[in-house]
Amino acid sequence: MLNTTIKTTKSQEVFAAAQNLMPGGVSSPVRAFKSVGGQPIVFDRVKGAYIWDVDGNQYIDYVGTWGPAICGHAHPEVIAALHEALEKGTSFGAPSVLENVLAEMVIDAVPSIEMVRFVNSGTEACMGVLRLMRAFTNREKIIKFEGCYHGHADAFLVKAGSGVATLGLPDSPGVPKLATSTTLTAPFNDLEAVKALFEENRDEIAGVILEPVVGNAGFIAPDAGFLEGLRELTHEYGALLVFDEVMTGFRIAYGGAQEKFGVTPDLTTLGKVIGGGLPVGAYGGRRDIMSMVAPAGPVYQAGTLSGNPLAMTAGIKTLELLQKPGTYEYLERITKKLADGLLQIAKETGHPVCGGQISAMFGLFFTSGPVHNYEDAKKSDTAKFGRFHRGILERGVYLAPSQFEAGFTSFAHTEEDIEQTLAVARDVMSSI
Ligand code: KE4
Repeated sequence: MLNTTIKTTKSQEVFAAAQNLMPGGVSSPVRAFKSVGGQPIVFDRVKGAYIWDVDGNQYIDYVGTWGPAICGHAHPEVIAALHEALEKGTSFGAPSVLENVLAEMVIDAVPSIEMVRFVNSGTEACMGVLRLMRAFTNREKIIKFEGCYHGHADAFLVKAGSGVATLGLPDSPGVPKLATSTTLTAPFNDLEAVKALFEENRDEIAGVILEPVVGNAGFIAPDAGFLEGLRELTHEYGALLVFDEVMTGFRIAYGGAQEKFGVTPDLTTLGKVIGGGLPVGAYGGRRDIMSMVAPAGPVYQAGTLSGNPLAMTAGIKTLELLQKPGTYEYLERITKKLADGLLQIAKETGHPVCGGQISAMFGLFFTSGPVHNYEDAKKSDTAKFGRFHRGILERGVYLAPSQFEAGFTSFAHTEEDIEQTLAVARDVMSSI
C-alpha cells in the first residue's frame, strides 16, 4: 500500500512561485485543481503508467497528459525516434516526408478521412473545421452539445465542458455576442432537440459537431441510435456531421469512435494521440470538402509549426505501436476491470454511483444516474468527487482533477496497477 500522507513541500513551493508568474500558476486551467481542492502536484518526470513529482512521490497516472500517452509516457521507441529526428532539426516550415507518412497512416485508419491538414492543437483543428464547414455549405450556424468541449475558440465557448464546466464559468468574458450568436446547443443524446433546431433554422445550419463519446462533461456514452440519428438528420437538412475525435481518436478504437460505432461523419478533428505527446492537431474528411482548404482552395488556415517533424515523428511511432495485434483488446480488458471494479467498490461502500468505459476511456459520477447528458452530470456529487480525488492522490493514484473530465488508461498499465488502484479506491471510498 502506497503511503497515505505524501510529502508535497517542494510542489507547494514551486506552485506558489508559479502563481506569481502565470495566471493561476498553470498553463491550462484544469491543471489548477480548482474544483477538487488542494494544491496540484508538480511533475518532475513521467514514464510508462507512472508520474514522479518534485517531492519524489510516485503515482499511477490515469490522465496520461489528457490522452496522448496511450502507449505509456516516454515510450522507449518514441524517445529513440525523437532522438534520431532531433539530429535533423526541430522545425522545417516546409514539406517533409514525415507529414506524408503520418497523413497516410491517419487516412488509412480513420473511415471518414480522405485528406488531412495538420495543425498544432485540438483547438486549432476545431477552428479550421468550423471555417471549412461554413465555407462548404455557405451556411453560418452550427449545433454543438451542452458539456462538449471543442477547444477554446470563441464560437465553441457556449455551454462548453472541460475546464469551462470545471470552473463553473457561465461561458467566458471577452467572447463577442456575434461570435456565439450562430452557435446553437442541444442536450447530448437528444435527437428531438436537434431536429427542432433544424426545423427552426431550416437551411441555415452548416453542421453538427460533437464528441461522439463525451469526455469533457465526465464520461458520457452515446445512447443507442444517437449517432446514427445525427447522421440521418444532417443528411436530411443538407448539413455536415463533424466528429471531434481529439480525445476519442485512436483511443476508442484505432479508427476512433466512428469505427467503433460504424457511423461515418463528413469531417473529423484529431489531436493528442496522433502527436504522441508533442503539440499536434488535425482535421480531415471528404476530399471534396478538404479540397477547399488553402492553397488548394479558398478557405484560409495556416501555422508556422504545423506538420512539425518532431510531432510527426512521435505520432508516427505512436500509431505504429498501436497497430500491434492485441493492443485494443488489452486496453478494453484492463479498463473494464478498472471501471467495473470502481463501480462495484463504490456500491459496496454505500455510494450512489454510475459510469463506465469504452476501450481506454472511463469515468464515474457520484450519483445513481443514469447520466445521459451534461444536466444529469451536474447532478452528481462533485464535492464527494473532490474528496475521492484527493484521497486517492494521497495514496499514489492520479485521476483527472475534475468531475467533468474522463479517465485514460494506456497499454503500459499492468494488471497489478489496476489491482493497486482498486485497493486504494476501496480504502478511500470507505472513508469519504
Ligand atoms: P487542445 O487545444 O487542448 O489540444 O484540444 C482541445 C480539445 C478539443 N476537442 C476535445 C474533444 C478535447 O478534449 C480537447 C481538449 N481536451 C482537454 C481535456 N478535456 C485538454 C486539457 C486542457 O484543457 O488542459
